Amino acid sequence: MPIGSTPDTSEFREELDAPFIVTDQQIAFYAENGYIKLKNLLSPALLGHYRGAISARVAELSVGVLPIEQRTIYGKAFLQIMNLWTISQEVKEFVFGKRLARIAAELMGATGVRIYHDQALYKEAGGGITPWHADQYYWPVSSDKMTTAWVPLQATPPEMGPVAFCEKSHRFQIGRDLEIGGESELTLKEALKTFRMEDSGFELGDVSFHAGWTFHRAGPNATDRPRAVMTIIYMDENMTLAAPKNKNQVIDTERWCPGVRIGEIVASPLNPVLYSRNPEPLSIPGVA
Ligand SMILES: O=C(O)CCC(=O)C(=O)O
Repeated sequence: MPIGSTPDTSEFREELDAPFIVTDQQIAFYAENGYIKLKNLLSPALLGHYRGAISARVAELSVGVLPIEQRTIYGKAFLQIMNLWTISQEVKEFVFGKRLARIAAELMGATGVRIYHDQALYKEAGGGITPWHADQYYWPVSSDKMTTAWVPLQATPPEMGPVAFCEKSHRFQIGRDLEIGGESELTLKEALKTFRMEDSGFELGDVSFHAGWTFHRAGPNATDRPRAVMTIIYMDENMTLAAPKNKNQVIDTERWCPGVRIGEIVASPLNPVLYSRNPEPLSIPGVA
């Protein structure tokens, strides 16, 4: 491709927006278990293409990170690069696809969704565990209508450290005040030991969705290849900002919901609606 030209991704754009029919059984499974894994959502060609774009940005933005053996337990889990949609038109195309956004809305029983933020999670070859945690601990929002799409960019067998879910744990109250790290891993491993864990691998094209309060972790990457994953965090399109309950929520408020006041809909320029079944309000020229 000549330098400076942009790739033609029209074939992928159609696929990224194509509706997927979520069944009542799938909605019920998600409500009951706090997560769902769906098969064949995106094609290998599409994932291969956007993997290239996402990996290039992750490589650029990870220059200078500490060697893995010098990092904390959490730091060893993955390279974590957030909101790539704001710096790459190609990644934005992927993240703003309506297919995953609509699934997220339907699983949560929302009329539509906004993006909270995206994050690339690259577990390096030899990378460590992702400690047990629940994401919603970090989020200053007024309801639990939050879900993360976890999109592996290659097949991810168990030895590569796929995300693993503790079934039905989204109703479990203990450990909700723990930030991710060594302590959360130890405490939650013990507290959740009677729950069933879904820790099988992902084939290319599989995507999981997990609720904000679902406890999850991942094993180490014992292969010699990076585990490339893109995630998109969606929230109910009518989500309002809540008063922060911990220091991490203060940071998240400033970083992901800039300018939004407590009680207002989280509709900052960083949180556009990605899918809504409500039609846009009609604007009639000259009528306020
Ligand atoms: O990718 C991982 O290792 C963990 C994923 C995770 O914590 C998340 O997507 O919320």
